[in-house]
Amino acid sequence: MTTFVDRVELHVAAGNGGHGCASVHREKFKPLGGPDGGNGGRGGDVILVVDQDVTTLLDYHHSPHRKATNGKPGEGGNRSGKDGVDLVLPVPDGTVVQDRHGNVLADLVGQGTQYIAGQGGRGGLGNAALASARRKAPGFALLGVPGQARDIVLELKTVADVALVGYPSAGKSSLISVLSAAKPKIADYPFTTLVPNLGVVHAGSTVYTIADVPGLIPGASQGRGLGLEFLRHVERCSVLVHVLDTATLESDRDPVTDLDVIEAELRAYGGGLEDRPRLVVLNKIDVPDGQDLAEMIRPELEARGYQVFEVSAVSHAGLKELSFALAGIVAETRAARPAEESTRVVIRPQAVDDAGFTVEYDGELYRVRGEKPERWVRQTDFTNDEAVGYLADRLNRLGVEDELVKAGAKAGDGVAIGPEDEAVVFDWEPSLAAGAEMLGRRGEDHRFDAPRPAASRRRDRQAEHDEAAEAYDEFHPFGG
Ligand SMILES: Nc1nc2c(ncn2[C@@H]2O[C@H](COP(=O)(O)OP(=O)(O)OP(=O)(O)O)[C@@H](O)[C@H]2O)c(=O)[nH]1
Ligand SMILES: [Mg+2]
Repeated sequence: MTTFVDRVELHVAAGNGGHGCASVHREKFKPLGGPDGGNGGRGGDVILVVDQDVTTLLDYHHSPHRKATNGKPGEGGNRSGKDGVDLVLPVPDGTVVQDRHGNVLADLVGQGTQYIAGQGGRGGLGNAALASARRKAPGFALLGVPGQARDIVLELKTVADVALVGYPSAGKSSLISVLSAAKPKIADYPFTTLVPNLGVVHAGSTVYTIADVPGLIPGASQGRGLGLEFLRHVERCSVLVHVLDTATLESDRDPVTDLDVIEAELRAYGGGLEDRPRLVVLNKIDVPDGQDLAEMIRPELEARGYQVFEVSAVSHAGLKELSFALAGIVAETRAARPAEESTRVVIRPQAVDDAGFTVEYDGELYRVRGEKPERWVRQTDFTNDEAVGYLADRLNRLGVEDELVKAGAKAGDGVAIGPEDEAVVFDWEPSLAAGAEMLGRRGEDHRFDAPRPAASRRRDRQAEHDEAAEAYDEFHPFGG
């Protein structure tokens, strides 16, 4: 028996960004060349991609830790570090990605559909990129940002148009074997099928997939037999087919009661199957008693509103009508579905509010939260005063200082940037605010101002340059 794994917990880690390099160009007779430290490379992403050739999540069950490669650090001579390599993980069609709390992050349907499960860290800028008129030879570079590490749960929900449900040995797998080219295991003992089988049916110009699930018995919703767990594989189907056995030898069963039992279990499962169109297949009419029984109960089933098909997986009677009827329902459902579902989509993790940040006083510290300030902190080498100064300038330009003032922060108050457990905490020096004043605030147009002293104009140029470097960092998020 092949192993079938349809749920795994996966730990992904994207690659870290490479550090930027701080270096000064050296040449004979030119002892003080310019800064020439290159940018770090970006870390590789971890990307899930639907691959129709992959049918189980078994690989990830065996090795659930996956990491993309890191970006290389920048080097002197303006050499950028190499980017890390993306790690592409093939997953079966119909893989649902969830976080550890069961929130669905992505539903991967259709060959080639991608999901970035972990985003690589951006590379740090080298000192060459950080140089400016005022900061001619920066003695620092930005650090690479760590790649995103996440725990996710992958769950497989087979994508089939038609789902066969019924008691064990009703002939579900037999029907798949004669309607399609698939060759599932068939035997006369219950629970032959332990995992869903999938087949492809060609009916006229319509091609559709058909799947069975392990047989259901009374109490399946309480876990009897193989339980209802496998029903999630048919949640996406367009039509449910009740396969009823007209030739069962069990004295307490008949097709109509079987139907009631299975319907009760489906109701207990829910999962959106309640309102799915369904039809009834009376199987095994090649057996003489079966044919008689089928004819006898057909009116009652039709009175209940079911379309009824009498078939035999052995003699192939009635199969053509059945497969064309199913094709009709599938085609109808497809036509009603929005078109974009069939196109290839790339799903990225939800973008964080990029522009914003918040300042909150928690009774002890002023907490600054926001994508940019938090990243900037991670990019900062706190052993280097110049790098720390650069961070202060960046925070200033974003308006963090202003918001701290508004929130009531005073000299010497503690300020924390980042999430609780890994925040960087420092004592606030309002002198930075004065600096911000002189650098000019965003949004003001100095062309309407009276001429100002040269020093002030120089500072404006500096601010402009820093904003340009910032923009460079934002638009080349991966260094290089
Ligand atoms: N005479 C007759 N026997 C059939 C027919 N269809 C299936 N069978 C037999 O019924 C038995 C069960 O068939 P399967 O296809 O394995 O049934 P299943 O519904 O997939 O059963 P589980 O996988 O155990 O849930 C096998 O011995 C089949 O040969 C039919 O149309 N006529
Ligand atoms: Mg079977």
